[in-house]
Amino acid sequence: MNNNHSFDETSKDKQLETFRSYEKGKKLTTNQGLKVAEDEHSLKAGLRGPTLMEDFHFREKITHFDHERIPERVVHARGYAAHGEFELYKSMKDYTKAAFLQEPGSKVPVFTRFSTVAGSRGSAETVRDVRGFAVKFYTEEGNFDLVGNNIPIFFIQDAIKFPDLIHAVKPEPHNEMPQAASAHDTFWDFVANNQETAHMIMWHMSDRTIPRSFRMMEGFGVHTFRFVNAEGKAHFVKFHWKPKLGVHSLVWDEAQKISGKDPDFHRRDLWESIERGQFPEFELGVQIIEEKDEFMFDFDILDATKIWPEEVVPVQLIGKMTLNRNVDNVFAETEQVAFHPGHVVPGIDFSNDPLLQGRLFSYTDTQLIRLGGPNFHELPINRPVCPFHNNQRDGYGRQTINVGQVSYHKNSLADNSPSTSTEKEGGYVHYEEKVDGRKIQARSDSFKDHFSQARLFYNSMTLAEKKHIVDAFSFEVGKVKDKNVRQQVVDMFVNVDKGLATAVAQAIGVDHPDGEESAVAETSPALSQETTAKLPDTRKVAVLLGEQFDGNELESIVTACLDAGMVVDIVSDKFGIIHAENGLAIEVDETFLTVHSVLYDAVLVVGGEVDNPTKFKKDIINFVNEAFQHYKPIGVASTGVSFFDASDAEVGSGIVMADESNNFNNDFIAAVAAHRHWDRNIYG
Ligand code: HDE
Repeated sequence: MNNNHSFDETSKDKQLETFRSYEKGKKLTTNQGLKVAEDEHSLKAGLRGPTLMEDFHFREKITHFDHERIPERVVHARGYAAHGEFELYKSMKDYTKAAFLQEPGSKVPVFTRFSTVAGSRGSAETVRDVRGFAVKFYTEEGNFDLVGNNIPIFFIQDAIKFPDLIHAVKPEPHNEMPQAASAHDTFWDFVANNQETAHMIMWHMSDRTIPRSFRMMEGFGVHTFRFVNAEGKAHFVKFHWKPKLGVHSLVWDEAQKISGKDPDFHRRDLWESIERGQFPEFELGVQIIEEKDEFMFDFDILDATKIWPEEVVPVQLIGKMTLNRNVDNVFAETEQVAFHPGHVVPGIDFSNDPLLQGRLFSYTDTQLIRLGGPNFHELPINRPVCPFHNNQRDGYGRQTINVGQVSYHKNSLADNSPSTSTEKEGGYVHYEEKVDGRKIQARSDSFKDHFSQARLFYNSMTLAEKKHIVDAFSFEVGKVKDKNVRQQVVDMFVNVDKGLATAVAQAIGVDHPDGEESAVAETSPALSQETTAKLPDTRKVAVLLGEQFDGNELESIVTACLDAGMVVDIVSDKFGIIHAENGLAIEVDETFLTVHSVLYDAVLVVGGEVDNPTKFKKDIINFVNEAFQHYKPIGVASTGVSFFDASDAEVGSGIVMADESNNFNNDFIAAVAAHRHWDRNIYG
């Protein structure tokens, strides 16, 4: 196969090209290459007679079909991926010898898969859940996988508890409900009885778990890793991905409605952005701690339920990932890709984080069942772009034809090849950490503070973000049937914040908690989404339009939106061409039947004439009311005022009226860039 070692950011694409099959214009054949004459009718004994076993084409076609499915991932089953490249800004030579982190400007190919955790492969995408953020770097020294999430910490501290956590969050086994949701008894029973979950639950109840887009999420390596430089000196490191478009979320009511209107909302958004050439970009950040400072902090750096606050350990941005190509085939690439946090390159090593240590076992193990044997590294998407040779042989689906007599080490018949490499030659040498201890099944005391950082997170939220957290708890725990579990949850979260726990207790009908909240008073401003980048780029606007609109006004605002990088859909009562009073003709992209307010970032009300004005008005009012309820920007063209006035929306934050604005286009675009307008009273 293609093991030629010529390396650049297109090398993975070139390698994949050798596996692509282009069917257009080709003759239909069996898998044995035999040309097929008949593909509509099976071979029968007589026109109305029984089908004959002899029909090998029929048997092959049906048999292959019968075996098309493979087991879905036990977690992160629902995912979507894209190809791209990673470019280094800044040499990390002082910290790591990893080849792809040496030369500023150097590029490597990447493949990135985003996912939800709990739902099955066909579940809706805007559910409340953690998102996976897994990146495979195809480097000249082998594949490096950064298998992260969009939340910087995790639910548990030791991998031995992972099956318990996942059993608790997955649909309950007796009735297999609910799908892709944590709002049920077993999950919250697990939370209340495993209080190391406290910090993660605060993130889980925040807006982070209902992202607006995969393109607007942060990513985190979560664990502490090690960078090791050419002199053998190590530093602790945490990895971050920062989206250029900022970190933005949906609101819960909207997220639930999108699940019905477009269960593919996130993959469609990623696919369409890449097809449009609006390539998602994420900057890679690192936080670095010297080995000698390991014990300087009031948290244990091996504890995956803790962040390193960015104000304490700054994030240095060292490069940028751009996702610039959609897959050719979702099964071959997205489904068959096999990530593993243990896929590292020289200069990147592990810490003793007990969650990470367990993951190092789990990922290969799970691929063996999911991908059917030990040769999944030969699948095109998983192949490194550098050569690979060893004495591993055989197994289901083996593709490589290893030539020669020898498949063992050491040997003389093949001059002891394939031969090992010295460290200087690029051989991976594990960091020589001194380890000294008794065998013990216990956790360090330094892992036992479960509430300080949970409180730090809550302290760092704006009022709107805090309210969303209270509402999320009230919804989720409100879905719990067992009153005792509800009470336990409230009693647990009083340790974080008494106001929060009391508000939830009130909403879900349990006793007010009487414990003490954490004394932590600090905040970490980096944790709030309010301080994130706010840009109009790629935001989707629905323009609600009928015949005889003001052509000049519309042309001006639509041009301004497109110039600002926004995406504009013309929505009307039916498909076809509609005309302005000045003769301008415009094609309808969607109708009130095919789309819905929740699928857009903003609405522009223009109005006009249609066959059924009463229905048209109602459709526009519904659109506007929903957008208003979801704190979205609403622009009102001069012809749209009567429609707006008939809705429940009120003039105020994020409402831009053409008649009252001196610079309507700019004001509307600024309102869109702001994302949501939380200081709006949606209850009138
Ligand atoms: Fe995973 N995880 N995980 N996980 N994980 C899997 O591997 C596991 C954890 C993450 O797009 C599985 O190939 C254990 C943390 C992502 O293909 C499995 C533990 C983080 C993906 C597995 C964890 C992750 C997975 C299922 C506790 C963030 C999807 C299918 C020790 C840093 C990758 C598979 C993709 C997938 C095990 C915890 C991220 C079973 C045992 C913490 C993004 O091997």
